[in-house]
Amino acid sequence: MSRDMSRLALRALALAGAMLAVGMASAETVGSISVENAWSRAVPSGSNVAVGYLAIRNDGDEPDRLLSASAPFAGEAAIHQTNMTDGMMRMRPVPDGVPIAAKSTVLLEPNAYHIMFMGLTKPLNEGDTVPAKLTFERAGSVDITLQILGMGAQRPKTGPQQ
Ligand SMILES: [Cu+2]
Repeated sequence: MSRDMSRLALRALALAGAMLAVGMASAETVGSISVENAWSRAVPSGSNVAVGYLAIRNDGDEPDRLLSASAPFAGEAAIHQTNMTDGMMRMRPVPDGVPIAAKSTVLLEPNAYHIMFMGLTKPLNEGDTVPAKLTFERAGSVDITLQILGMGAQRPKTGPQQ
């Protein structure tokens, strides 16, 4: 490869990385609440359940609470929490929602809080983006966009969750 060619290739790589970083760092804001790095995994054919993860930042002086979620690609969405109980990973619905203390960030991430999407009405493929809506007790509702990562993804490659 000539020197010019390799320099061009490097520049293209850097640009792709920057675009990816911008894509993953997108934040959707309502009131004092910002939702960042929303993502889910590609779903294998035959499964109709997906899991959503994201970071919720509360810049306000008052606590808030994530009450519910919904998405046009799922018949139902519920907030779940995964815990280790008697040596087994179990998840259960969170009827009171997820508290978001003032001036704090709460991560919905693997093996913790997450959003369970059930009754998927369309396949989720790696590279897709899909819309969803979150409703907070104080801030109200915000439309978010989930990036669909690969089936084995554990977290986004960039952003505050890393
Ligand atoms: Cu779950």
